[in-house]
Amino acid sequence: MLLERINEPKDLKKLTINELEALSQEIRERIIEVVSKNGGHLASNLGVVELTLAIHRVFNSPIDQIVWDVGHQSYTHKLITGRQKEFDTLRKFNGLSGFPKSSESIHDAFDTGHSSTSISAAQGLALAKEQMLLPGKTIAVIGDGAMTGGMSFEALNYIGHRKSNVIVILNDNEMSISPNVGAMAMYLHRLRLEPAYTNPKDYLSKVLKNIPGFGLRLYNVLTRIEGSLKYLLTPGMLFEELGFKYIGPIDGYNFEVMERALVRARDRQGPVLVHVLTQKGRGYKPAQEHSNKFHGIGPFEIETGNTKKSTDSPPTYTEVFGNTICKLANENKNIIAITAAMKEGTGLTKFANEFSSRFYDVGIAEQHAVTLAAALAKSGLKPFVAIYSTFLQRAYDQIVHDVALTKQPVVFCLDRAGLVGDDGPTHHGVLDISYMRSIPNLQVLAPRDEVELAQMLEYASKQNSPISIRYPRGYATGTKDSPSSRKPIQTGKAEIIKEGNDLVFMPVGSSYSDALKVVEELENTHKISVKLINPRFIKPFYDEMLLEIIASKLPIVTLEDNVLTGGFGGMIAEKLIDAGASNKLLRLGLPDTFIRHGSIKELKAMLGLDPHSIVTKIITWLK
Ligand SMILES: Cc1ncc(C[n+]2csc(CCOP(=O)(O)OP(=O)(O)O)c2C)c(N)n1
Repeated sequence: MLLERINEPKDLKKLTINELEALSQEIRERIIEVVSKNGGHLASNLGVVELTLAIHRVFNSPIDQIVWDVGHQSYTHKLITGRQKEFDTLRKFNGLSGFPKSSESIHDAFDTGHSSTSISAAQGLALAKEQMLLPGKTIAVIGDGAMTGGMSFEALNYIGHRKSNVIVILNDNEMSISPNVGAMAMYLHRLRLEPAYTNPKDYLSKVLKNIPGFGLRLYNVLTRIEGSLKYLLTPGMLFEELGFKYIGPIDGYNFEVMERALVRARDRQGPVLVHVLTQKGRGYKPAQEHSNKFHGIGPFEIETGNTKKSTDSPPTYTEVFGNTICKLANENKNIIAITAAMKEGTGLTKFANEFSSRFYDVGIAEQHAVTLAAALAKSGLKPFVAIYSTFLQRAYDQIVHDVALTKQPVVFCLDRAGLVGDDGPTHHGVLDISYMRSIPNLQVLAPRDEVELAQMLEYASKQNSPISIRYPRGYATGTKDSPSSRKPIQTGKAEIIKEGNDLVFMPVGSSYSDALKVVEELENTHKISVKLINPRFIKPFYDEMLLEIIASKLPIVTLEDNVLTGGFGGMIAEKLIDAGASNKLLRLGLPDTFIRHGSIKELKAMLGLDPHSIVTKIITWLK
């Protein structure tokens, strides 16, 4: 096995091209084997095996620093930077992270997980080297999808201005998770395909020289007019205009070509962009053919590529959202849906197919998505913006400034709210209750199950002000309740599930399933009678109900899948203090730390937030 001989990047430098090819094959097999068991980002990783090896042969990590954008393509990098033995633990509790982590290796120059940060980070590292007179190059490896994010343009702009020593390696596979969108994507596509772009001099000479009579003369004259034909004669003109030396497009599976290009980039001063063409899922047929499905995937069977999903599981919250918005869109033609490159992830595929003219995928551009929604809403349309809780963080100002301030009736659908499991701290959606509840004019809701999610979406479709609805990753509860058996959603009203004499328990949103188990154990084992309340609204809150609870002086327990800092329990505490209440309050939720990766079950057990631990905490506190 060649891979076993690679303990650090410099071991690669001794290999021949043939050996590199064999090593690439071994790495692919290893990645497929581990991801088939642990789940993970398969297609993006299989695409960059050769590119990663070429980068590590030409550069000298960790003195040369490599920043992986998103970081979901860093498995080969992990395998050749001393983490082979632990690779089986990828994305497992206490195991290797699925993303670069500087705490894991000195070769992980910068932590990533969210898109489009790599070029800014690379410039920061490069400027620091400049300031501190340190040696080394700085490289950002960024996908064509991530290149569409606003931060990328901001960074290219400033790098061009400073002429910083940053090498941007554009890993162009023409895909984001779904096919990449936007004018930049089209530009890259043209660079890839059209002879006028890939080899403009050749192209021009062929076309002009074929014109009988004066073609050759015209060619000679034109090529002599300095600058005037620059647009035709310089591939990657866009990047050149921004101050980068453009090298490419080059084949991401040809070691010799890649290494030549990377050496050229390495040996230059100033900004360079190397445009490398790769293919998602390369070398594994199912992932090549369905790179979408294999972007991020759970355990699967290697022979067929089939995932191990049991057929009798309930729908996911994402599916319930996707079906409900289609139903609502049939009833209200003003409803439109917006996603930031997450059509599948947010459950909007069906909507995109059924209502293609009312669907907008803006690329990885959450900020743009939100302000766009604000303006669409202002014009009388009803936008539903579906973004994962963690990614909406980056559009905070747009929510405040463009939506909430002028009360635009945008509906924010925050998927993956709460702990998400194996993607870890960059992806847990555990801040949104805190960041949303502080925004004036915004209603903040969380359903206790899928029936309530559908009810809330319908309620939101009829509101004339901004609303946010948070729901978790994964399967819904499978409840058999019909919507008609539920009380309708009324602004700021909670649902009192059952009365009780000893304790008031308020679990928010998806914490409700665990709360039911807690209540059962409290009542059956400990004989504590619990008043159980489903708040439904975090904001506006049901203050009349809280006044009654204050009068009862009963102790109150809150439970949330959000950080305690600024969370739902914090809001109840504020209200109790403001009212001069004497009720005791126990706030249960996530601590003021970033929570590692692992299964949600393991993480809850670690945090003492599994139902049994919650009961123990409540009993101890009551005493
Ligand atoms: C801010 C943000 N939004 C969305 C995502 C989800 N996401 C992860 S990878 C990805 C696509 C990236 O495409 P590209 O950069 O071309 O890399 P590829 O997967 O094609 O290798 C998206 C949308 C994210 N990580 N960060």
